[in-house]
Amino acid sequence: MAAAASVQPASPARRIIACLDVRANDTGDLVVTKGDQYDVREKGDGGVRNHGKPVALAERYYQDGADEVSFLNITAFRDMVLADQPMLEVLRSSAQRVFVPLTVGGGIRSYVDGNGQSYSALDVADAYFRAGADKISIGSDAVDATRAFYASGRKGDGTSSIELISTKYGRQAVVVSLDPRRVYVADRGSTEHHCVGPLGSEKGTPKGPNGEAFAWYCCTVKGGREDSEFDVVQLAQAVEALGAGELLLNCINRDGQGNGYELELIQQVKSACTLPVIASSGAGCPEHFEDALAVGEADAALAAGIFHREEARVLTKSDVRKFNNSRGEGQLFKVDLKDQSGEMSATFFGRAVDKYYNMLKCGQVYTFQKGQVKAANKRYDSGDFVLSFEEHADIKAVEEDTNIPRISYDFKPLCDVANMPPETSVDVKAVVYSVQAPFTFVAKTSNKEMTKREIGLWDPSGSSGHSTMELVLWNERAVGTDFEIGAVVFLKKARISEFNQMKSLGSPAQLELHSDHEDSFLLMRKFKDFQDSGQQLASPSKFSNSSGQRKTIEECKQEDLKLASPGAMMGGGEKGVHKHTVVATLTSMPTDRAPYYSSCPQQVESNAPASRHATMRICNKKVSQRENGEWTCMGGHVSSYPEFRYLCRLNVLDHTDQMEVNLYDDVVKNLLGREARDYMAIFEAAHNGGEGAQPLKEVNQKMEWKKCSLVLRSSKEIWQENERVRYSVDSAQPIPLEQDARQMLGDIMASLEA
Ligand code: 1PR
Repeated sequence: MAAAASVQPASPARRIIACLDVRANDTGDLVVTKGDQYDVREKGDGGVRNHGKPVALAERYYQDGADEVSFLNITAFRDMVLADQPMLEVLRSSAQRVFVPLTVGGGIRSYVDGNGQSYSALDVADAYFRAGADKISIGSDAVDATRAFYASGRKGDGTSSIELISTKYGRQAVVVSLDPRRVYVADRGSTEHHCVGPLGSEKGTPKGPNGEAFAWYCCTVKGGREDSEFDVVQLAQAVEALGAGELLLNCINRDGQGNGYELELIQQVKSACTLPVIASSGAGCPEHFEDALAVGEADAALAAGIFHREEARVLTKSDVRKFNNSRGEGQLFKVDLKDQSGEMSATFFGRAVDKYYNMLKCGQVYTFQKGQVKAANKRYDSGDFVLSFEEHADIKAVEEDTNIPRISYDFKPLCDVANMPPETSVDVKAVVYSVQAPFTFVAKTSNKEMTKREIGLWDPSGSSGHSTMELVLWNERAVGTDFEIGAVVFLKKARISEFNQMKSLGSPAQLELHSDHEDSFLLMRKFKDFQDSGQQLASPSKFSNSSGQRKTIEECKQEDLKLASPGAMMGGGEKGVHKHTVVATLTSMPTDRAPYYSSCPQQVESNAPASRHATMRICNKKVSQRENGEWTCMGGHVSSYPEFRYLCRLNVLDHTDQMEVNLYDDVVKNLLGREARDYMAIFEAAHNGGEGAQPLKEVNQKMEWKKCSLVLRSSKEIWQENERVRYSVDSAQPIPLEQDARQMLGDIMASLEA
């Protein structure tokens, strides 16, 4: 992808040079511009493209790691350059802030000003060197010098700009800039010029419009406006003999196209002379630099447009990973970015993780600045280069830019996913039908705290007209996304796992909630129809959940006799919390007290370990109304209106016993399919008498007397000076009768065989 950063030098010989094409815009200000095949005017209004101020950009590219910075004053051929004080000022200011070699080009030639005063090319170069340049770059004048060189039998006369400047400042200070354009020919014999070809290979230059398989490169002057009689080989050999130290090899056909360097051109010039060659024109992604350096064998690669463009879409975002190395503990996360020119990975380290993990959302467009392009670490990265962002990175969300390609998916229906082998990665589009609250525990193997969350996915595929599958999310992903039942989720590269012959999805490279996407409406409508049909869903894995065996209520209670007392030291295998899975029937909703409470909607700082990176959370404490109408919670927060959350105590029973359980907001919302706020309105209407009782009855029927697979947590508490066991429901999934019957039949068969 295009990046606002530059490649870190792999070695001094493989430099990356940021180039700023500078010219006055139509109001006379000096701006950095960038052309398409040397045309710097916008397609629409014809104004000069403006990428920003020269000094600020030069400084940014230097900070981003550019090995050198070049300023090319692209309209200087028609100016009296020594009268161009703004350009000299740009050099002076840059020299104070940019501490890598500065090259300046444009207008380095002899000329006579309006008063008849003559200036030599050396006078011009002197002024540039005094202003802070380390090298000067000669374009049009090098073509004139080449002409004189061949005219005098391949000899210089000591008066050309190249000779004068290299004699005074040394060869290394003289760059010759070539502006060649392709001239196609059918075969080598049809021209006297040095040809490349046959063309048309992969990554190479395409054949000509009439199928011509060969081309030579014609050197132009005055920014491509006029052709010369020389090809690049002739020019390179002449300027080498005259004393040039380096060649800046542009290609008008490739300039600003972002489709790679002209590799045949670079190879041709490299083999025609011994001068170092700076490949230029066409860089669109990091691989292009690699091609120029490795395939073209250039000594350095220069680019302009790629450094000015910095908008990209976030395609995927990983979880945060903690690591330990010799410098101590660290953290990182990775994203895949995409812009018009391609894709690239980026890694965020240290404080940049805290700063940007929550901000960056998959699918959104941002500007990325102050990163560094580094060689990829093959163990962890794909591609040759990766962007790296530390604390000083500067990233901003921008409005949707439809020019930046969206993420592309290859969706597979869930019924097909169920038949794919484990470890396969798939793209899935499905509706969320169940949402488990995030659950934090300490992993036995690593002794680290982990947070897990299971989301039930539904789609209308398969012979029964619908399929389901569980999506398992971990840590930041588990707490960082607000899932709502009925929302449509797009998963990119979700990995298929299998446990107890049950498939599930996990670790998606990208997860997008996409309910407002046009593709989602049909899916949401089908899900609504399915809900209205009264069919029930069960999350497939809930029959064999994480705690293993399904137990009866009696078995749970027996086991819970061994629970540690509150505050007691634990020993002899005692635990403070037990986890159970039971299949039980939910009895009636309480009607004497509201199964919800008014809660504090204020944002507070999160100190929960599971939400290390979600720095804020909703308070959710109970609130009561004061006389002035405001609401306050125990935490002292004051709000104008409360939020409402379910909090419900009810009896559940199976054939062995019954118990009272607590159900919280996510679980009840899941069962009733509506928010507590909506339920409150129905509940209050029912308690105001009249006809309100019937709607409440209908809503409650969605969960009353439903057989469910319940994941329970039990712990002891003191209640009115007595010890009792408290049961909280982590998840409740209704069991379709048919599925339950099959399960029971399986159990019976298993016990008969035992
Ligand atoms: O002829 O000595 O006055 O020098 C003029 C200088 O200005 C030359 O070096 C010439 O290359 C340059 N120049 C003149 N006109 C233009 C133009 O764009 N209209 N730009 C121009 C040269 C080419 C590269 C460009 C690369 C990379 N621009 O400098 O930066 O092609 O671009 P990319 O990112 O698209 O790959 P004189």
